[in-house]
Amino acid sequence: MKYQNPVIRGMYPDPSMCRYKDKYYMVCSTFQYFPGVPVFESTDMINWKQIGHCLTRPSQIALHKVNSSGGVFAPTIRCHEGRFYMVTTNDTYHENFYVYTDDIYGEWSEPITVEQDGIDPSLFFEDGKTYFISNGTGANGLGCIQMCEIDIETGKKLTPSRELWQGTGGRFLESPHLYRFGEYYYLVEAEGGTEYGHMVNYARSKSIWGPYDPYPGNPVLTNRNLGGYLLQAAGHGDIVEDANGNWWFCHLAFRQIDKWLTFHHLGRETCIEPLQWQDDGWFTIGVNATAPLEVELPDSISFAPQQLSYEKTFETLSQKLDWIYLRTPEKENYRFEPDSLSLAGTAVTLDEADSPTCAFVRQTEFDLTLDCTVQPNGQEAGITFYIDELHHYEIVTQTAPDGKTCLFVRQTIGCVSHDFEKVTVAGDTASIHVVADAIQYHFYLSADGRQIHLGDAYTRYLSSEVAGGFTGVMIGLYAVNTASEKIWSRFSGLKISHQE
Ligand code: 6LW
Repeated sequence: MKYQNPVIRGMYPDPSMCRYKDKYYMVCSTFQYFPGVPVFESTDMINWKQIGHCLTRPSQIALHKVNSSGGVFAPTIRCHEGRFYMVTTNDTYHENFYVYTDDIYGEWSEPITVEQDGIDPSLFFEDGKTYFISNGTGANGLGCIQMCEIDIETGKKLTPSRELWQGTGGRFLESPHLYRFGEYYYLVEAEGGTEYGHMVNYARSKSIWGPYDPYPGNPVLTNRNLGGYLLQAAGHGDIVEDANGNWWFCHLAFRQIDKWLTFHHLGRETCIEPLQWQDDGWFTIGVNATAPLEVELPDSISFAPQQLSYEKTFETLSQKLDWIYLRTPEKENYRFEPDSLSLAGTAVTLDEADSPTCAFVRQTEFDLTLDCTVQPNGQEAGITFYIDELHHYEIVTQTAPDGKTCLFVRQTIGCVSHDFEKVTVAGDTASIHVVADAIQYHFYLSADGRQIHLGDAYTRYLSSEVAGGFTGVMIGLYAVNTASEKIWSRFSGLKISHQE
Protein backbone atom coordinates (compact mmCIF):
# COMPACT_ATOMS: atom_id res chain seq x y z
CA MET A 1 0.00 0.00 0.00
CA LYS A 2 1.12 3.57 -0.69
CA TYR A 3 0.98 6.67 1.44
CA GLN A 4 1.55 10.34 0.65
CA ASN A 5 4.13 12.60 2.23
CA PRO A 6 3.91 14.95 4.06
CA VAL A 7 1.89 12.96 6.59
CA ILE A 8 1.29 16.07 8.73
CA ARG A 9 0.63 18.94 6.33
CA GLY A 10 1.12 22.65 6.84
CA MET A 11 3.53 24.31 9.25
CA TYR A 12 4.57 21.39 11.45
CA PRO A 13 8.38 21.50 11.24
CA ASP A 14 11.24 19.92 13.18
CA PRO A 15 9.34 16.74 14.09
CA SER A 16 10.42 14.48 16.91
CA MET A 17 8.67 11.28 17.90
CA CYS A 18 8.75 8.56 20.53
CA ARG A 19 6.92 5.34 21.28
CA TYR A 20 4.96 4.47 24.41
CA LYS A 21 3.64 0.89 24.41
CA ASP A 22 1.92 0.51 21.02
CA LYS A 23 1.30 4.21 20.37
CA TYR A 24 3.52 6.89 18.89
CA TYR A 25 3.74 10.55 19.83
CA MET A 26 5.09 13.44 17.81
CA VAL A 27 5.83 17.10 18.52
CA CYS A 28 6.77 20.04 16.25
CA SER A 29 8.07 23.58 16.67
CA THR A 30 5.76 26.61 16.80
CA PHE A 31 7.96 29.77 17.09
CA GLN A 32 5.85 32.86 17.97
CA TYR A 33 2.51 31.01 18.05
CA PHE A 34 0.56 30.04 21.17
CA PRO A 35 -0.26 27.49 22.44
CA GLY A 36 3.13 26.01 21.64
CA VAL A 37 4.32 22.58 20.50
CA PRO A 38 1.41 20.44 19.27
CA VAL A 39 1.34 16.79 20.34
CA PHE A 40 0.15 14.15 17.86
CA GLU A 41 -0.71 10.50 18.44
CA SER A 42 -0.62 7.62 15.96
CA THR A 43 -1.14 3.90 15.99
CA ASP A 44 0.28 3.24 12.50
CA MET A 45 2.94 5.96 11.93
CA ILE A 46 1.12 7.26 8.82
CA ASN A 47 -2.05 8.78 10.32
CA TRP A 48 -1.43 11.33 13.09
CA LYS A 49 -4.12 12.94 15.20
CA GLN A 50 -3.43 15.97 17.34
CA ILE A 51 -4.25 15.39 21.02
CA GLY A 52 -2.95 18.55 22.67
CA HIS A 53 -0.14 21.05 23.09
CA CYS A 54 2.79 20.98 25.53
CA LEU A 55 2.91 24.73 26.19
CA THR A 56 -0.60 25.87 27.04
CA ARG A 57 0.11 28.43 29.80
CA PRO A 58 1.97 31.75 29.44
CA SER A 59 3.95 30.76 32.56
CA GLN A 60 5.60 27.99 30.51
CA ILE A 61 6.84 30.11 27.62
CA ALA A 62 7.77 33.81 27.25
CA LEU A 63 6.43 34.96 23.87
CA HIS A 64 5.57 38.61 24.58
CA LYS A 65 6.70 40.58 21.50
CA VAL A 66 9.18 37.88 20.47
CA ASN A 67 10.50 38.24 16.93
CA SER A 68 8.73 36.31 14.19
CA SER A 69 10.39 32.89 13.82
CA GLY A 70 11.82 33.39 17.33
CA GLY A 71 10.26 31.73 20.35
CA VAL A 72 9.91 27.95 20.30
CA PHE A 73 12.49 26.14 18.16
CA ALA A 74 12.80 22.43 17.48
CA PRO A 75 11.49 20.19 20.29
CA THR A 76 12.36 16.61 21.16
CA ILE A 77 9.86 14.24 22.80
CA ARG A 78 10.99 11.25 24.84
CA CYS A 79 9.20 8.82 27.15
CA HIS A 80 11.12 7.46 30.12
CA GLU A 81 9.57 5.17 32.73
CA GLY A 82 6.07 6.25 31.64
CA ARG A 83 6.81 9.99 31.93
CA PHE A 84 6.89 12.13 28.78
CA TYR A 85 9.48 14.87 28.39
CA MET A 86 9.48 17.64 25.78
CA VAL A 87 12.71 19.61 25.55
CA THR A 88 13.12 22.72 23.40
CA THR A 89 14.67 26.18 23.05
CA ASN A 90 13.12 29.60 23.42
CA ASP A 91 15.42 30.99 20.76
CA THR A 92 14.58 34.64 21.44
CA TYR A 93 15.96 34.23 24.98
CA HIS A 94 18.60 31.57 24.13
CA GLU A 95 17.08 29.37 26.79
CA ASN A 96 16.92 25.57 26.77
CA PHE A 97 14.25 23.95 28.92
CA TYR A 98 12.04 20.90 29.27
CA VAL A 99 8.54 20.19 30.53
CA TYR A 100 7.10 16.80 31.46
CA THR A 101 3.78 15.05 31.98
CA ASP A 102 2.59 11.69 33.28
CA ASP A 103 -0.61 12.09 31.24
CA ILE A 104 0.03 12.64 27.55
CA TYR A 105 -3.59 13.85 27.16
CA GLY A 106 -3.26 16.37 30.01
CA GLU A 107 -1.26 19.42 31.00
CA TRP A 108 2.52 19.60 31.07
CA SER A 109 4.72 20.86 33.91
CA GLU A 110 6.30 24.25 34.40
CA PRO A 111 9.63 24.58 32.55
CA ILE A 112 12.95 23.35 33.94
CA THR A 113 15.91 25.14 32.41
CA VAL A 114 19.26 23.61 31.49
CA GLU A 115 22.43 25.70 31.38
CA GLN A 116 23.81 24.31 28.14
CA ASP A 117 23.68 26.57 25.10
CA GLY A 118 22.90 25.71 21.48
CA ILE A 119 19.56 24.87 19.88
CA ASP A 120 17.57 21.70 19.17
CA PRO A 121 18.10 20.04 22.56
CA SER A 122 17.52 16.35 22.99
CA LEU A 123 17.43 13.93 25.94
CA PHE A 124 18.86 10.44 26.23
CA PHE A 125 18.21 8.15 29.19
CA GLU A 126 20.43 5.21 30.08
CA ASP A 127 21.26 3.27 33.25
CA GLY A 128 19.69 5.82 35.58
CA LYS A 129 21.50 8.70 33.88
CA THR A 130 20.08 11.52 31.73
CA TYR A 131 22.13 13.08 28.97
CA PHE A 132 21.36 16.47 27.45
CA ILE A 133 22.47 17.03 23.86
CA SER A 134 22.36 20.21 21.75
CA ASN A 135 24.35 21.85 19.01
CA GLY A 136 27.10 24.23 20.02
CA THR A 137 30.52 25.56 19.17
CA GLY A 138 33.54 23.29 19.40
CA ALA A 139 36.96 24.17 20.79
CA ASN A 140 38.15 25.12 17.28
CA GLY A 141 35.25 27.55 16.80
CA LEU A 142 33.38 25.22 14.42
CA GLY A 143 29.89 23.86 15.03
CA CYS A 144 29.64 20.66 17.05
CA ILE A 145 27.19 18.42 18.85
CA GLN A 146 27.73 18.77 22.58
CA MET A 147 26.47 16.80 25.55
CA CYS A 148 26.42 16.88 29.33
CA GLU A 149 24.80 14.73 31.98
CA ILE A 150 21.97 16.40 33.93
CA ASP A 151 19.87 15.72 37.00
CA ILE A 152 16.46 15.14 35.44
CA GLU A 153 14.69 16.36 38.61
CA THR A 154 16.31 19.80 38.59
CA GLY A 155 17.90 20.27 35.15
CA LYS A 156 21.25 20.95 36.87
CA LYS A 157 24.36 19.93 34.95
CA LEU A 158 26.26 17.04 36.53
CA THR A 159 29.19 17.16 34.07
CA PRO A 160 30.70 19.86 31.86
CA SER A 161 29.44 19.98 28.27
CA ARG A 162 31.71 18.00 25.96
CA GLU A 163 31.97 17.95 22.20
CA LEU A 164 30.80 14.68 20.61
CA TRP A 165 31.10 15.24 16.87
CA GLN A 166 31.53 18.04 14.34
CA GLY A 167 29.37 16.46 11.65
CA THR A 168 30.42 16.21 8.02
CA GLY A 169 31.19 19.87 7.34
CA GLY A 170 27.82 21.10 6.08
CA ARG A 171 26.54 24.46 7.27
CA PHE A 172 24.19 24.70 10.29
CA LEU A 173 24.92 21.48 12.15
CA GLU A 174 21.72 20.97 14.20
CA SER A 175 18.97 18.61 15.24
CA PRO A 176 21.08 16.10 17.25
CA HIS A 177 19.39 12.94 18.52
CA LEU A 178 21.27 10.22 20.39
CA TYR A 179 20.13 6.56 20.58
CA ARG A 180 21.47 3.20 21.70
CA PHE A 181 20.65 0.40 19.25
CA GLY A 182 22.46 -2.87 20.01
CA GLU A 183 26.14 -2.36 20.69
CA TYR A 184 26.36 1.15 19.25
CA TYR A 185 25.34 4.66 20.19
CA TYR A 186 24.01 6.48 17.14
CA LEU A 187 24.18 10.26 16.77
CA VAL A 188 21.84 11.57 14.06
CA GLU A 189 21.90 15.23 13.02
CA ALA A 190 20.99 17.62 10.18
CA GLU A 191 23.23 19.88 8.13
CA GLY A 192 23.00 22.15 5.10
CA GLY A 193 20.47 24.60 6.57
CA THR A 194 16.74 24.06 6.58
CA GLU A 195 16.40 24.91 2.89
CA TYR A 196 17.14 23.21 -0.43
CA GLY A 197 20.50 21.80 0.78
CA HIS A 198 19.07 20.19 3.92
CA MET A 199 20.33 16.68 4.77
CA VAL A 200 20.53 14.08 7.52
CA ASN A 201 23.85 12.55 8.59
CA TYR A 202 24.82 10.17 11.36
CA ALA A 203 27.73 8.57 13.13
CA ARG A 204 28.12 5.77 15.67
CA SER A 205 30.34 4.81 18.56
CA LYS A 206 30.62 2.04 21.13
CA SER A 207 31.21 4.66 23.80
CA ILE A 208 28.62 7.32 24.59
CA TRP A 209 31.28 10.05 24.70
CA GLY A 210 32.75 8.95 21.36
CA PRO A 211 34.77 9.07 19.22
CA TYR A 212 31.93 8.82 16.68
CA ASP A 213 32.57 7.26 13.24
CA PRO A 214 30.55 8.78 10.42
CA TYR A 215 28.33 6.56 8.27
CA PRO A 216 30.26 6.16 4.98
CA GLY A 217 27.10 6.80 2.92
CA ASN A 218 26.27 10.22 4.42
CA PRO A 219 24.02 12.03 3.80
CA VAL A 220 21.64 9.22 4.75
CA LEU A 221 18.69 11.34 3.59
CA THR A 222 18.49 14.41 1.35
CA ASN A 223 16.48 15.70 -1.61
CA ARG A 224 19.14 18.30 -2.45
CA ASN A 225 19.99 16.66 -5.79
CA LEU A 226 16.35 16.31 -6.91
CA GLY A 227 16.11 19.58 -8.82
CA GLY A 228 12.52 20.44 -9.74
CA TYR A 229 11.06 17.75 -7.47
CA LEU A 230 8.11 19.12 -5.51
CA LEU A 231 9.30 17.79 -2.13
CA GLN A 232 12.48 19.54 -1.00
CA ALA A 233 14.59 20.15 2.11
CA ALA A 234 14.34 16.69 3.64
CA GLY A 235 16.22 16.87 6.91
CA HIS A 236 15.92 17.25 10.70
CA GLY A 237 14.35 14.04 11.95
CA ASP A 238 14.01 11.33 14.56
CA ILE A 239 13.93 7.50 14.73
CA VAL A 240 11.38 5.11 16.23
CA GLU A 241 11.04 1.33 16.13
CA ASP A 242 7.35 0.47 16.08
CA ALA A 243 5.64 -2.24 18.11
CA ASN A 244 5.91 -4.64 15.14
CA GLY A 245 9.67 -4.25 14.71
CA ASN A 246 9.48 -1.85 11.75
CA TRP A 247 11.77 1.17 11.84
CA TRP A 248 10.79 4.71 10.86
CA PHE A 249 12.31 8.12 10.41
CA CYS A 250 10.18 11.27 10.73
CA HIS A 251 11.63 14.44 9.25
CA LEU A 252 10.80 17.83 7.89
CA ALA A 253 10.51 18.74 4.21
CA PHE A 254 8.56 21.31 2.23
CA ARG A 255 6.52 21.33 -0.96
CA GLN A 256 7.71 23.94 -3.45
CA ILE A 257 4.90 25.58 -5.40
CA ASP A 258 5.84 24.40 -8.86
CA LYS A 259 8.57 22.50 -10.65
CA TRP A 260 10.46 25.65 -11.70
CA LEU A 261 9.23 27.93 -8.95
CA THR A 262 11.49 27.39 -5.98
CA PHE A 263 9.20 28.96 -3.40
CA HIS A 264 7.33 27.36 -0.51
CA HIS A 265 4.68 29.12 1.54
CA LEU A 266 3.01 26.36 3.57
CA GLY A 267 6.04 26.11 5.84
CA ARG A 268 8.08 23.03 6.57
CA GLU A 269 5.93 19.93 7.02
CA THR A 270 6.30 16.48 8.58
CA CYS A 271 7.11 13.38 6.54
CA ILE A 272 7.73 9.73 7.44
CA GLU A 273 10.14 7.32 5.79
CA PRO A 274 10.86 3.66 6.42
CA LEU A 275 14.34 3.06 7.85
CA GLN A 276 16.22 -0.09 6.78
CA TRP A 277 18.97 -1.79 8.80
CA GLN A 278 21.92 -3.36 7.03
CA ASP A 279 23.89 -6.35 8.29
CA ASP A 280 26.86 -4.19 9.25
CA GLY A 281 24.91 -2.13 11.79
CA TRP A 282 24.47 0.91 9.54
CA PHE A 283 21.01 1.97 8.38
CA THR A 284 19.56 3.66 5.32
CA ILE A 285 16.49 5.91 5.10
CA GLY A 286 13.81 6.43 2.46
CA VAL A 287 14.23 5.45 -1.19
CA ASN A 288 17.88 5.64 -2.27
CA ALA A 289 18.46 8.10 0.58
CA THR A 290 15.74 10.44 -0.72
CA ALA A 291 12.26 11.33 0.54
CA PRO A 292 9.54 10.69 -2.07
CA LEU A 293 6.08 12.28 -2.16
CA GLU A 294 4.57 8.80 -2.41
CA VAL A 295 5.99 5.82 -0.53
CA GLU A 296 5.16 2.17 -1.24
CA LEU A 297 5.24 -0.06 1.84
CA PRO A 298 5.31 -3.86 1.92
CA ASP A 299 1.94 -5.56 2.49
CA SER A 300 3.12 -6.68 5.92
CA ILE A 301 2.78 -3.07 7.14
CA SER A 302 -0.84 -2.08 7.49
CA PHE A 303 -2.22 1.39 8.05
CA ALA A 304 -5.56 3.17 7.69
CA PRO A 305 -6.17 5.07 4.41
CA GLN A 306 -5.08 8.70 4.67
CA GLN A 307 -7.81 11.36 4.72
CA LEU A 308 -6.34 14.14 2.63
CA SER A 309 -9.60 15.85 1.62
CA TYR A 310 -11.24 17.97 4.27
CA GLU A 311 -13.94 20.46 5.11
CA LYS A 312 -13.21 22.60 8.15
CA THR A 313 -15.98 24.64 9.77
CA PHE A 314 -16.53 26.34 13.12
CA GLU A 315 -18.34 23.18 14.15
CA THR A 316 -15.47 20.82 13.25
CA LEU A 317 -12.46 22.95 14.20
CA SER A 318 -11.40 22.32 17.77
CA GLN A 319 -10.93 25.40 19.92
CA LYS A 320 -8.31 23.60 21.96
CA LEU A 321 -6.33 22.02 19.12
CA ASP A 322 -6.77 23.90 15.85
CA TRP A 323 -6.94 27.60 16.69
CA ILE A 324 -3.65 29.29 17.51
CA TYR A 325 -2.64 32.88 18.21
CA LEU A 326 0.32 35.21 17.92
CA ARG A 327 2.45 35.43 21.06
CA THR A 328 0.38 36.38 24.12
CA PRO A 329 -3.28 36.57 23.07
CA GLU A 330 -5.84 38.36 25.23
CA LYS A 331 -8.35 35.55 25.53
CA GLU A 332 -11.18 37.90 26.59
CA ASN A 333 -11.18 39.30 23.02
CA TYR A 334 -12.22 35.94 21.52
CA ARG A 335 -15.73 34.48 21.88
CA PHE A 336 -16.19 31.05 20.37
CA GLU A 337 -19.78 29.86 19.81
CA PRO A 338 -20.49 26.47 18.24
CA ASP A 339 -21.22 28.08 14.84
CA SER A 340 -19.42 31.44 14.99
CA LEU A 341 -16.50 33.42 16.32
CA SER A 342 -16.72 36.97 17.63
CA LEU A 343 -13.60 39.08 17.92
CA ALA A 344 -12.96 42.31 19.78
CA GLY A 345 -10.18 44.16 17.98
CA THR A 346 -7.50 46.24 19.64
CA ALA A 347 -5.28 48.92 18.13
CA VAL A 348 -2.63 46.25 17.41
CA THR A 349 -2.61 45.50 13.68
CA LEU A 350 -1.30 42.59 11.63
CA ASP A 351 1.69 44.81 10.73
CA GLU A 352 3.17 44.55 14.22
CA ALA A 353 5.30 41.84 15.84
CA ASP A 354 2.80 41.72 18.69
CA SER A 355 -0.54 40.06 19.47
CA PRO A 356 -3.27 41.40 17.18
CA THR A 357 -6.74 39.96 17.75
CA CYS A 358 -6.52 37.14 15.25
CA ALA A 359 -7.45 33.46 15.46
CA PHE A 360 -5.36 31.36 13.08
CA VAL A 361 -5.48 27.91 11.56
CA ARG A 362 -2.66 26.63 9.39
CA GLN A 363 -2.98 26.61 5.61
CA THR A 364 -2.33 22.92 5.01
CA GLU A 365 -2.82 22.53 1.24
CA PHE A 366 -2.10 24.67 -1.81
CA ASP A 367 -5.59 24.14 -3.27
CA LEU A 368 -8.50 25.20 -1.12
CA THR A 369 -11.67 27.23 -1.09
CA LEU A 370 -12.68 29.39 1.82
CA ASP A 371 -16.08 30.89 2.58
CA CYS A 372 -16.98 33.09 5.50
CA THR A 373 -19.51 35.78 6.34
CA VAL A 374 -18.14 38.74 8.25
CA GLN A 375 -20.11 41.33 10.20
CA PRO A 376 -17.58 44.06 11.08
CA ASN A 377 -19.94 46.10 13.32
CA GLY A 378 -17.95 49.31 13.09
CA GLN A 379 -14.36 48.07 13.26
CA GLU A 380 -12.05 46.55 10.65
CA ALA A 381 -12.48 42.79 10.43
CA GLY A 382 -11.53 40.22 7.85
CA ILE A 383 -9.57 37.19 6.79
CA THR A 384 -5.80 37.18 6.41
CA PHE A 385 -3.33 34.86 4.71
CA TYR A 386 -0.34 35.59 6.89
CA ILE A 387 3.28 34.52 7.15
CA ASP A 388 4.60 37.44 9.19
CA GLU A 389 3.91 41.08 9.99
CA LEU A 390 5.61 42.20 6.76
CA HIS A 391 4.01 39.68 4.42
CA HIS A 392 0.26 39.09 4.46
CA TYR A 393 -2.88 39.43 2.31
CA GLU A 394 -6.33 40.34 3.62
CA ILE A 395 -9.89 40.62 2.58
CA VAL A 396 -10.81 43.61 4.71
CA THR A 397 -14.40 44.45 5.66
CA GLN A 398 -15.42 47.79 7.17
CA THR A 399 -18.73 49.40 8.09
CA ALA A 400 -19.45 52.36 5.80
CA PRO A 401 -20.88 55.59 7.37
CA ASP A 402 -24.33 54.75 5.91
CA GLY A 403 -24.32 51.36 7.65
CA LYS A 404 -23.47 49.43 4.48
CA THR A 405 -20.42 47.18 4.35
CA CYS A 406 -17.44 47.79 2.15
CA LEU A 407 -14.70 45.30 1.43
CA PHE A 408 -11.46 45.15 -0.47
CA VAL A 409 -8.23 43.21 -0.82
CA ARG A 410 -5.09 44.50 0.87
CA GLN A 411 -1.60 43.19 0.06
CA THR A 412 1.36 43.86 2.32
CA ILE A 413 4.73 42.79 0.89
CA GLY A 414 7.69 44.20 2.78
CA CYS A 415 7.30 47.96 3.11
CA VAL A 416 4.74 48.14 0.29
CA SER A 417 1.06 47.97 1.20
CA HIS A 418 -1.63 48.27 -1.43
CA ASP A 419 -5.43 48.45 -1.08
CA PHE A 420 -7.42 47.23 -4.09
CA GLU A 421 -10.62 48.91 -5.22
CA LYS A 422 -13.41 48.96 -2.63
CA VAL A 423 -16.78 47.32 -3.22
CA THR A 424 -19.82 48.26 -1.14
CA VAL A 425 -22.68 45.92 -0.31
CA ALA A 426 -26.04 46.65 1.26
CA GLY A 427 -26.51 45.36 4.78
CA ASP A 428 -24.13 44.87 7.69
CA THR A 429 -22.41 41.68 6.51
CA ALA A 430 -20.24 40.61 3.59
CA SER A 431 -19.69 37.06 2.38
CA ILE A 432 -16.15 36.28 1.36
CA HIS A 433 -15.03 33.60 -1.05
CA VAL A 434 -11.37 32.69 -1.64
CA VAL A 435 -9.98 30.16 -4.09
CA ALA A 436 -6.34 29.24 -3.60
CA ASP A 437 -4.03 27.23 -5.80
CA ALA A 438 -0.28 26.71 -5.55
CA ILE A 439 0.52 29.93 -7.40
CA GLN A 440 -2.24 32.42 -6.47
CA TYR A 441 -5.02 33.42 -4.13
CA HIS A 442 -8.21 34.63 -5.85
CA PHE A 443 -10.46 36.81 -3.70
CA TYR A 444 -14.23 37.30 -4.24
CA LEU A 445 -17.32 38.81 -2.69
CA SER A 446 -20.28 36.41 -2.74
CA ALA A 447 -23.54 38.29 -3.25
CA ASP A 448 -26.92 37.26 -4.64
CA GLY A 449 -25.56 33.93 -5.80
CA ARG A 450 -22.79 35.67 -7.78
CA GLN A 451 -19.11 36.01 -7.14
CA ILE A 452 -17.60 39.43 -7.69
CA HIS A 453 -13.88 39.34 -8.24
CA LEU A 454 -11.94 41.59 -5.82
CA GLY A 455 -8.35 40.76 -6.76
CA ASP A 456 -5.61 38.13 -6.89
CA ALA A 457 -2.32 37.75 -5.08
CA TYR A 458 0.73 35.56 -5.65
CA THR A 459 1.57 32.93 -3.06
CA ARG A 460 5.31 33.38 -3.68
CA TYR A 461 5.37 36.69 -1.78
CA LEU A 462 4.16 34.83 1.31
CA SER A 463 6.87 32.21 0.89
CA SER A 464 9.79 31.56 3.21
CA GLU A 465 12.13 32.44 0.32
CA VAL A 466 10.65 35.97 0.31
CA ALA A 467 9.65 36.49 3.95
CA GLY A 468 12.54 34.54 5.47
CA GLY A 469 12.13 32.72 8.76
CA PHE A 470 10.87 29.29 9.68
CA THR A 471 7.07 29.51 9.65
CA GLY A 472 4.38 29.02 6.99
CA VAL A 473 1.13 30.65 5.93
CA MET A 474 -1.68 30.83 8.46
CA ILE A 475 -5.30 31.66 7.71
CA GLY A 476 -6.47 34.20 10.26
CA LEU A 477 -9.78 35.75 11.27
CA TYR A 478 -8.90 39.17 12.64
CA ALA A 479 -10.25 42.47 13.93
CA VAL A 480 -8.65 45.86 14.55
CA ASN A 481 -10.28 48.64 16.54
CA THR A 482 -8.78 52.05 17.22
CA ALA A 483 -11.78 53.33 19.22
CA SER A 484 -11.74 53.05 22.99
CA GLU A 485 -15.01 51.11 23.40
CA LYS A 486 -15.01 47.38 22.76
CA ILE A 487 -16.65 46.29 19.48
CA TRP A 488 -17.41 42.70 18.53
CA SER A 489 -17.16 41.57 14.91
CA ARG A 490 -18.87 38.31 14.08
CA PHE A 491 -17.64 35.61 11.72
CA SER A 492 -20.04 32.86 10.66
CA GLY A 493 -20.41 30.19 8.01
CA LEU A 494 -16.69 29.48 7.87
CA LYS A 495 -15.88 26.67 5.46
CA ILE A 496 -12.34 25.79 4.37
CA SER A 497 -12.36 22.89 1.90
CA HIS A 498 -9.78 20.86 0.08
CA GLN A 499 -10.52 18.05 -2.38
CA GLU A 500 -7.85 15.57 -3.48
C1 6LW B 1 15.55 24.39 14.03
C2 6LW B 1 16.65 23.75 13.35
C3 6LW B 1 16.13 23.76 12.03
O1 6LW B 1 15.70 24.66 15.36
O2 6LW B 1 15.49 24.90 11.85
O3 6LW B 1 15.75 22.50 10.17
C4 6LW B 1 15.42 25.53 13.10
N1 6LW B 1 16.22 22.73 11.29
O4 6LW B 1 16.94 22.48 13.71
C5 6LW B 1 14.14 26.26 13.22
O5 6LW B 1 13.08 25.38 12.93
